[in-house]
Amino acid sequence: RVQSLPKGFVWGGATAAYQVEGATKVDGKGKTMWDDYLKAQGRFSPDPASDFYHLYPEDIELAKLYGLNAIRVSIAWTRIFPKGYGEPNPAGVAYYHRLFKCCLDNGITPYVSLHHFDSPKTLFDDGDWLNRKNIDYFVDYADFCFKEFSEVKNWFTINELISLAFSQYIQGNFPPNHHFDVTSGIQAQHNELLAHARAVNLFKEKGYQGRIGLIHVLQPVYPYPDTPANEHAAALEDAFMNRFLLDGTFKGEYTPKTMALINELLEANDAKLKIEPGDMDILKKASTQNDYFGMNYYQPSFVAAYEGESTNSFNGTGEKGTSSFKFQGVGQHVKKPGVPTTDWDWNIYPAGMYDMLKRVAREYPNSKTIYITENGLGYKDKYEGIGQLIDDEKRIDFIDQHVEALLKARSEGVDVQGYFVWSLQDQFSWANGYNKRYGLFYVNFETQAREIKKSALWFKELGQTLKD
Ligand code: BGP
Repeated sequence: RVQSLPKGFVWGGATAAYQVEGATKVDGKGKTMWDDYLKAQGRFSPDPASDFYHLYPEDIELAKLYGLNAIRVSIAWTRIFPKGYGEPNPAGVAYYHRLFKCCLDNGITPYVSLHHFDSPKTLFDDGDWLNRKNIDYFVDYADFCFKEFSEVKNWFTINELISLAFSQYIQGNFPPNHHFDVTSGIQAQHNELLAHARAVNLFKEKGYQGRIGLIHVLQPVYPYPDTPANEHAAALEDAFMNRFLLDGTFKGEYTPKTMALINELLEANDAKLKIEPGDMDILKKASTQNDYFGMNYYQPSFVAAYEGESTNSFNGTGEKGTSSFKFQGVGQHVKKPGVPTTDWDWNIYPAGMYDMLKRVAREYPNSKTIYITENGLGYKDKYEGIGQLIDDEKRIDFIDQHVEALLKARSEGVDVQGYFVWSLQDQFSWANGYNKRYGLFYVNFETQAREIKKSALWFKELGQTLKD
């Protein structure tokens, strides 16, 4: 197991507003795209989640006690602007000042995202990222936050642009639940990139202090078995899931090779991407201005060529073996023998993190310093009673193997300076609810009591090496 962390390493835990805060109806908060949707679906409620809105002092105290020096949080856009625009809501603004102060008072550096899957309902109803007007509203909201929250020095614009686009328009497990609506899937990616780039350009133009970047989840795509046809399928999926966004972010252009793959995929699905005049100049300008890059990594996919029609089944219950994914003109997901999977069918493959770190450093030098901003294991942890330690050795193995992969890439020259485990405490999982736990700290969702997991002890021990 990993014995020590490099000096100055950022050792953190990640959260997202809607997944931890609860309190969705208090202090003037506006609705997100999730509130009515989850209610109608009737599977689980985002209230009170981990009640972080009230219990943040306890969670930050735990973070400090267990050796963390950083936390990822996101600002809920609808606490600041309940409708997405208009007059700011003082109670929401005050809440985030209290939260950031609590972090800083405890020596926990906040890394703050402006958008983590929680578009305001009003803007969502108006087309969400597909409506270019909403990009203007996002930039106004970002500007307000940069100015108001000057105590924050580490910003991320948007979390996982692809996950939102993919889950909303391809996989269909996020509202508005479109399946294989490829036109929307690619357009949302481009428009989110524009929103990010405009926020970065504004941050720099106005001379705000601190660092700014964005977060991509990178999912390496490997052909299996390794044949020329499967290799091509893997390249197509990679273009849609990784390459298009990485190019747009760090090259400020979609390279001819990338566009050849994307166009092949669009044609196979009768889909279109619209790039308006001036868009690429905005991306170009931002591409060298990111100060750092947040990389989330969970799993790779293994892909074989596929000629049939698109179909998929999403495993949102933790019943192993119930997921499938077949994308017309792209490829189908296959199991690679010997690669373990979680109950939600996610491949466990630390080498994928190493491969992606190396690739980003090699192909996208404008990414500069990299932080792993999410990585972790969804697991049905077993509650042992009040005050009883929870045994999550599997999670320790998972994190340990990934930190090892990170350190290996680092030893080969990749500038990776931190690791945030997903997640700090157990929280609400968008399409899976409450039995898919990731936390270092167990949350009893009935009582909101926190219990310690073995992984927290392990995290603390390793965090200790930063102090030596
Ligand atoms: C990332 C998101 C998180 C989180 C995590 C785990 O994509 O940024 O918000 O939820 O994945 O995913 P899930 O909750 O679906 O298991």
